[in-house]
Amino acid sequence: MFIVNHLRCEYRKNPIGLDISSPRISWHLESDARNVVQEAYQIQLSLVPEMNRIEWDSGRQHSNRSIHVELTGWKPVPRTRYYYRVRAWDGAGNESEWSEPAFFETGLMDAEDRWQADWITAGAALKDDPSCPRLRRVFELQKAVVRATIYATALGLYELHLNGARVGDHYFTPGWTSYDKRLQYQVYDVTSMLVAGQNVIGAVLGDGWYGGHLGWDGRKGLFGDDCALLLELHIRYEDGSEDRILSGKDWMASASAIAMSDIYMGETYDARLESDWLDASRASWSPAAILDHAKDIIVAQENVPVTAMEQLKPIALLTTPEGDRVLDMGQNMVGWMRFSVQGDPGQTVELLHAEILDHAGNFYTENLRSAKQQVQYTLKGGGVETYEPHFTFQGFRYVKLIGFSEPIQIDDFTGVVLHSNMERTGEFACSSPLVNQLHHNILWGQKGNFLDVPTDCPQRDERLGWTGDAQMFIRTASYLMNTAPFFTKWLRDLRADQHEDGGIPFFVPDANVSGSDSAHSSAAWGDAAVICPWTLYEMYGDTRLLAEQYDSMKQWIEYIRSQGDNPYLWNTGFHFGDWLGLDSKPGSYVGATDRDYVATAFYAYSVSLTRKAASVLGYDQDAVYFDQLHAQIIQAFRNEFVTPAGRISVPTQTAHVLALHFDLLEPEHRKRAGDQLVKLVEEAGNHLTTGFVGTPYLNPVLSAAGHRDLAYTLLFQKDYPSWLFQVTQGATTVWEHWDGMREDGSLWSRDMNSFNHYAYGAIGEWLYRDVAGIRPDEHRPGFGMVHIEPQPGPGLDWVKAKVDTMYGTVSSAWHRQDNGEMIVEVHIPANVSGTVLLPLAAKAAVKEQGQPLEEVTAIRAFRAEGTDTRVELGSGSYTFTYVLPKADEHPELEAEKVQSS
Ligand code: RAM
Repeated sequence: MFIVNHLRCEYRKNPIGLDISSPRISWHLESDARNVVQEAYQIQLSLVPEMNRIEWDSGRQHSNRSIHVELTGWKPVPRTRYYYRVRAWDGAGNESEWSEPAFFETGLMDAEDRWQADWITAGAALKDDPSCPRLRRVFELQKAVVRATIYATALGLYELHLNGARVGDHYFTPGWTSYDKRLQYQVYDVTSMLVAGQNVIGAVLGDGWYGGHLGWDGRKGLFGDDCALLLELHIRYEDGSEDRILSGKDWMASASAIAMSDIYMGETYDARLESDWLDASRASWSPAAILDHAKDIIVAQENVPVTAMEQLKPIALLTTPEGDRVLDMGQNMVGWMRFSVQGDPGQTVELLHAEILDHAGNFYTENLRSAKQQVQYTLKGGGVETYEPHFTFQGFRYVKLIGFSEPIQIDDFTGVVLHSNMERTGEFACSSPLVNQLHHNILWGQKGNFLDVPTDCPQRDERLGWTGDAQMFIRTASYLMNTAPFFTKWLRDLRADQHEDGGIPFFVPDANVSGSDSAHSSAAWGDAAVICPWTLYEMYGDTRLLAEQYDSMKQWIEYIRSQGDNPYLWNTGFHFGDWLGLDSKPGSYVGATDRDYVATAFYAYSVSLTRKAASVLGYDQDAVYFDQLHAQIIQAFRNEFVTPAGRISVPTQTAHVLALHFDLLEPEHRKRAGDQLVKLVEEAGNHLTTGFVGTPYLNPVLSAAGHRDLAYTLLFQKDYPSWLFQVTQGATTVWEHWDGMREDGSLWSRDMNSFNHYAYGAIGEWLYRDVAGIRPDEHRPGFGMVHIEPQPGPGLDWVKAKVDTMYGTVSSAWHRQDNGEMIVEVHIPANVSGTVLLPLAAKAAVKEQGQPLEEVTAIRAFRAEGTDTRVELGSGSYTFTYVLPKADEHPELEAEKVQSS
């Protein structure tokens, strides 16, 4: 077997609406042989799925490249669907069949006639009506249609209808971008929805992030207050002619049954006001008005769409001590409730949403602050009515039901989980149910907070694209799901919102949500500008994105360099520091680690990553510059914060974590710092005291410094503060505070207490990268080279993990047997090379499927590395077994190198 499959264009399966002049194609190779390397490939493009007329043919390209292969040397035509297929040759003389064809469809691109439609609003007649406006147009079709495509966007949010049916399965379109600079449009194939004769097209608009409440100070309409639609329906007939239905003054507007819809507040709906799209007679329609608004800021959809990803049924219907009827969804989730109800016309039912019940078991909403998360539905009567909201989402586990007639049937309620439709890539399971629950909670933190932008939390009056949180979690997120399109879009917003002097807003998109001009450029937050593109480069091999972001990265560095009067220390300005660290002063959110220490450490780190980016992109002079700058920062850091004998003068866990993780110390001082970190953890009773900045790196640093057992001890702590404390308290997502809810049931302050905050979920990376040991290699990014370095530790008997990479699935599993034997199973996909690190130097003790290593032909080489053996492999599945060494017995080093064929 040697096949090519899993065709993707710009990370996506059959995307429509790409405005990229040289799209990139990626594929997987599959083979049951070991050591498979692609020697050559061929790509063909066609306008027809049968592929019998070829538009463009790459010819046989001698190359092992199978990810991000740019289609160049051919010019895409706007609004055109291209089918493509791939075949490949391996080095052993095998030739694959052609893959099944996949397709991509171009959008409006830079066509001269793009956006002939006008922006339209509901106009003066609905000016003071707070309901969501509807816009509608009727048109006739006389001829047979072969293709019909809608291109649409909105100021606010839109939902399209064609002949009474909802168009597409996307929600929260056109997504949240920095609306004054960038606005996405979406493309829908509606060929099958048109009919001969009369057709009706319509849209409902909601305020969304554009015009609704945003931020914690109650402000609204930060981007604008007029919701508007821009739409083109392009119709191609059998006879080759074309028509366009454009948004314009021939559209009509009316109020809708959605009386109010707001991201934070919820939705109010009066079903008595419903009127059919097809029958205009029941509503009063007035002419739509034209709005003058920019069109040159419109870009094709870059992110994957938000869709309904899962449905949950309530696990219980409770009556609280206060007498409330409350559904328990069994999971802190983000999305909304769909429900069915029957009753009299005018009867109103209400749903309130909360993350937790308080100590007494009552419904608790104080931590939502001003976000109401309230859905109200007024019945039209006369049968079963089923409803779900349109332009709002809630973060909740519990739903308080008001006005429903008893007996309430659980079956009438469904939780619809909504988030950006990213491909799930990571799976992790181990012998500890509590750690599995932690992994589950991390995953649900991502589901809840990746709704078009990476947010800190999904429930209170915040839900903002906090840069620091995104930076902390991006690597874990990119193990769990394919985040590349999601972060590509967000990084473009970051670039768009970056200040002229290189400063980075606290959150992106920005729109001055905080109402303060100084809400920008905190260390570890602004560093998202550098850490995010570099992480995507490592995880997906995305050089194009790195090149796109490179100026933004450089500007951020330049911003820091120009602060204060010492260009190598960052000791000025406002910083969040080690946010929510447990060593903070009473009443403060800021951990004890000096803020200029954190700032200078991140400065050094970002410069080191920007230097790497410069080398990757071939900016050699820049690389030299950043190299020198880095050396100077490190020097200044040591002068300021490290004694000549190597003591770090800031005596916190986070300070030691950062110095080690960012490699800021003299090599001979590293051991001392590691030992000191151990001491600090021990002094805290084997607990962490770290906040947002230190926590993500704590366990990775302990593992790397040879203190794996302590990292495991921290993982397995069950009392406060620890990851498993919240798990044992019944958490189903990760909390903002280590003590969001205390053992005695009391709660952290009401003003900032999210139970769905992914930041501390950044430990997920350690589970994949260290415990299971699946690591990318920055020199062959996107897992073109993979290092599998499992780290068994006390408390776990087995671990099983996999990551679906750009090349295919990498997996790693280890299992400690009762007889003292360890089994390590790994899989490396075709066209990838790997190494496996096994904790023994005595090669004779390690066997692969019962054979001594040197007899396994697929093994290219192995060598001693410290007390370990590093085995170099080609693709394939391997099972290694060895007898575990007793604690302090180290076999003699036997450095050997076996040359493979
Ligand atoms: C709060 C949240 C958020 C954090 C900022 C600094 O709003 O905890 O996650 O990034 O503070």
